[in-house]
Amino acid sequence: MTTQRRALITGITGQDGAYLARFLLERDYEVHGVVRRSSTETFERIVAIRDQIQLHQADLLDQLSLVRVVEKSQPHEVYNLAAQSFVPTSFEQPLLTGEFTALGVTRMLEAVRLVDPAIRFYQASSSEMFGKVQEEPQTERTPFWPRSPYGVAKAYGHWITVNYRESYDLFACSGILFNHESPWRGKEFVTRKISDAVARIKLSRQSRLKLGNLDAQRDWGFAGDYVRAMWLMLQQDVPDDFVIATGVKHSVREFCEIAFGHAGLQWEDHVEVDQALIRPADVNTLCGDATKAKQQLGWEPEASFAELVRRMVDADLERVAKESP
Ligand code: NDP
Ligand code: GDR
Repeated sequence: MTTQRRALITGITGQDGAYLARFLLERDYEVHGVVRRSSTETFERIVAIRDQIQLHQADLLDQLSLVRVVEKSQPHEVYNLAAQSFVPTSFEQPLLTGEFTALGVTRMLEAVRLVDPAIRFYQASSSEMFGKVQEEPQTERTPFWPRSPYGVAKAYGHWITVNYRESYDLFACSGILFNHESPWRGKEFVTRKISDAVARIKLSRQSRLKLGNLDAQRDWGFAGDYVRAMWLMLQQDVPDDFVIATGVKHSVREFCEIAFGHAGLQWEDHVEVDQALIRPADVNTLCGDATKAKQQLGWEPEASFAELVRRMVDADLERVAKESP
């Protein structure tokens, strides 16, 4: 008889946590999630699966709370997705970003090492670590040059994960994921900000959309495809690090063209550039090479860029239409 696998997800209320929890439930996992105390619950993305998962209160800032949650849930796999994940906020709150996004990783690794070093650990690393890119496309061997306190914090999180693997023989993997989006993306990120605005403009709830750098290029994929890669990493015989990307890049301007066009609108009629949204230092272009993931994990993205944009616009049109004007 096989025992049911248990997984603990930090950041379960976020975009990726919500997709990963469903992915693991479909594979018959017992799913535990870390949530932080708040005066208003932020469970929108997991409300439909609330009865099927077990939530525990803990915080990346509080070491003991993390140890307790690992003790209580006894996971076989830990997915460390929690972070302060919004790049502009990292310029406003660099110290807090370092505490959550950098030191938070060490706290989770320490909790795993103390409670049960056999637990398999996934760290949510980011293409933002490549920042001012040193080569194109970026692979697992491309040197990092982060361009924001967020990117710097993620580079720390990446290296501490590698270090705990090498020092303590933990099964610890770092997934270097490029931007991935969905209808559950937070509304402050550019893709969802655009799809939400398209829906609101189409339904006459808004007329203008202010954006920053329209020339920025990203390698955008679908979040549902990317959580599959996280899981695959923890099912291998040896722990390793993988770039997860589509290998195709598009600009913010192109995203606008397709999103507005899908709703029968001209983006130039509605979009204006607001200098206040330009970052102190931006990442101008990112494009990943996921050959290693394809060869070793058998991972490939399924959704195309245009499909992703249309899916996000359709979901927002449906949602905004239900809201009272
Ligand atoms: P979200 O911003 O949607 O979710 C972040 C999650 O972290 C939320 O559940 C949030 O909880 C939780 N969290 C934040 N601070 C703390 C804390 N101090 N203690 C406990 N939990 C906390 O991010 P995504 O789902 O998009 O991304 C998941 C991870 O992957 C992040 O680490 C992100 O940096 C990384 N990443 C994301 C990429 C992407 O394109 N989406 C690409 C590469 C990496 P709450 O609901 O309470 O705010
Ligand atoms: P990013 O995502 O910084 O790549 O980090 P975001 O969607 O915020 O920005 C992408 C690019 O779009 C440009 N941009 C704007 N961005 C926002 N948010 N709002 C705007 O109005 C706007 N106008 C132009 C930005 O300058 C940038 O170049 C995301 C996060 O999910 C990170 O947590 C993750 O690690 C990386 O992706 C990979």
